[in-house]
Amino acid sequence: MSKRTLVTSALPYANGPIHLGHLAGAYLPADLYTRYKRLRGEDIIHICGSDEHGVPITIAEEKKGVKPQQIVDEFHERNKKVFREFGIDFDYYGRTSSKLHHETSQDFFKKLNEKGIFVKKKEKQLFDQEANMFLPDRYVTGTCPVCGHEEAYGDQCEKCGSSLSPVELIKPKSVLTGNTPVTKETEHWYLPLGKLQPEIESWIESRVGWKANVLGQCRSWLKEGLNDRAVTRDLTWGVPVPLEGAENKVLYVWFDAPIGYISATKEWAIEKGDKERWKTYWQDDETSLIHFIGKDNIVFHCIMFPLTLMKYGEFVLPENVPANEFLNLEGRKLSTSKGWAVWLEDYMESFEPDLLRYVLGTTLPETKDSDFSWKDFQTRINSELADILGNFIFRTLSFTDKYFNGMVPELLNPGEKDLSALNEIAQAKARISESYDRFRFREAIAETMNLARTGNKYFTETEPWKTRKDNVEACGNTLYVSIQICAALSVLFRPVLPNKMKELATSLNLTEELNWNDVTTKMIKPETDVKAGNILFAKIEDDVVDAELEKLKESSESDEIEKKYTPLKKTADYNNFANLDLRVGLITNAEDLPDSNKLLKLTIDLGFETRTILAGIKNVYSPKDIIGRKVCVVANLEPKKMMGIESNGMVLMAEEDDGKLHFMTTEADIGSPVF
Ligand code: B3M
Ligand code: ZN
Repeated sequence: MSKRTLVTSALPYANGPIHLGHLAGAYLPADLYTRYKRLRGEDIIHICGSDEHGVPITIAEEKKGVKPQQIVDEFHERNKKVFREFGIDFDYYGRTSSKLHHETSQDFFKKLNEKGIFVKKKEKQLFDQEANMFLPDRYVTGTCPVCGHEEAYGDQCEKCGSSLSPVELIKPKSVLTGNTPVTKETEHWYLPLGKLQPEIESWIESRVGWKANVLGQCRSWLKEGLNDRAVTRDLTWGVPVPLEGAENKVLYVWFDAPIGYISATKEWAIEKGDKERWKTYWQDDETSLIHFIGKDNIVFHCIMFPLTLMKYGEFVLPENVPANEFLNLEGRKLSTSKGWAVWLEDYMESFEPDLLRYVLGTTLPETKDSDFSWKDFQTRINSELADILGNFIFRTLSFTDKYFNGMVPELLNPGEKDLSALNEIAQAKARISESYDRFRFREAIAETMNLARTGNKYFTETEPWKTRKDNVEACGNTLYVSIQICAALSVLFRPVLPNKMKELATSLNLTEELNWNDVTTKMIKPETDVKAGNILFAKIEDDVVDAELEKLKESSESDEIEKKYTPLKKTADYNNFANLDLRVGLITNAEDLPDSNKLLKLTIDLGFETRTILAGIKNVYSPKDIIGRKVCVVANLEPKKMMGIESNGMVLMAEEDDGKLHFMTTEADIGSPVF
């Protein structure tokens, strides 16, 4: 066994809130594992943080006008907070915008570059002439060359899971302007996965205890043959490439994000007052490094990142990557853009964290996709947490309170039933431990609930309500044994139900925090005072889950409305508006730009001067039809160069649902201000 464990869970993008799919994929299993190991007294830390780079964040800027920094600041804090409230017990929650992270990932890049690992390639990439930028990753969509899905992204097809490069897309379209991009040459640093394939292949094949779904995905990638992957991008948001001549380039988000695990561990060590301590977790062979992720992140954690670590040298490699499949919701694929999701912040407003920890824990998509439904949530709470676990604890404690004055009786001349129930404690503990060790959390939780089930059954079969009248010794034994099982459960269920089991431990007068090794058949001494305790798990009524279902439907319907009507932008202060100078202008000339799919070159008379303005209206108007129209113009906009021509202002247009554009026309005199 390794001396220590370093658990990481995927760094969520800080561009949106956390939902149940995230929890089921990575965070809950990682937390269960960490809490279990910690209870065993092992040295383990759990590291996570916000992934603040990447195209999804900057696209929000281009589309909604919100600055990336504003987005990541908001979601970093919100996500960190809700994880804490839900009991995901990170030792450190970092962020990839931190200075130390920039330095650490730049150091990785430099070192690999100095070692001659990267290959520099000049290649043609997609370029949007109107937006004047390259279109990496999710800046472009098009038809997947593998499965024909029409909305594949430039980096990945979400339908068939293929990893793509933008130039492979059939009929590519810029996400920014809708234009068909052109290709333009640019230079990037590549991790030559093709050449390195044998190394990673033999490493993967030497792994033991990996889940079949993870190995299966790796093998299918390898079978197809790995393509070299660029680790730099022509973007401005991200970690700058630390080389001269690479201005305006940043590290590919999937190069820097996993390094975020390392930088966050460094920050954790600093916080702990022992700056070098991160090294024992990352550079000592006796660490086992475990990455908890969802299946869409497998290639990065099983191929790209291990290779990066191998080539850097000095670092431990992942011992296991127990990736989960996807969680569906009410039988449908979870989709944040369609409003089909349950947000953790919303959940926390109505329910206690332990309930969802249990229900999700029993439905984790460990080997295949699984489904969360509100009905199932209700059933599991009512018929398992309340009827089995809660009921067993309640009847044991209230019986002791009522008939034994709250004092634990002695075990005297136990019978076969008593001994076999006691014996179950050790057996259950062994089974639960084995399941946790093998990353089978559903099984671990089911086995834990089985111990409560055994206790409950034992209580019923030994009928203490009868024996209390004619065989007090037997009645005392029932309570003694039941109390020991309750005590065992207060530890064995703690990874899943940390808050509820704390309450139980208090009722049992277990003042010290016991751990896994303390789970025996003699956890509570006779004559200990125990409290009657409260009902730990209240049942959930139908109307409560019906309301949740209704909420879900509403949010997906309101999303339809949002999709039909572009969401309103944030309130603008008056000055912002007043600073715009809008004028009436006359289109005196219009020319086609043969190189652009969208733009027409307009000459506009504003009365006091004549302007050249490029407008993206080619697919709605032909030049000859618009000469002579009076339109509304933003007259004090910064000039912008597109296709080599300077555009001086903007023509206001109304855009319909289907993308159709109309001029804002007026009868007013040329040059009149509009407000
Ligand atoms: N932010 C992607 C995701 O949330 C990514 C994970 C990074 S882990 C280093 O799927
Ligand atoms: Zn596809």
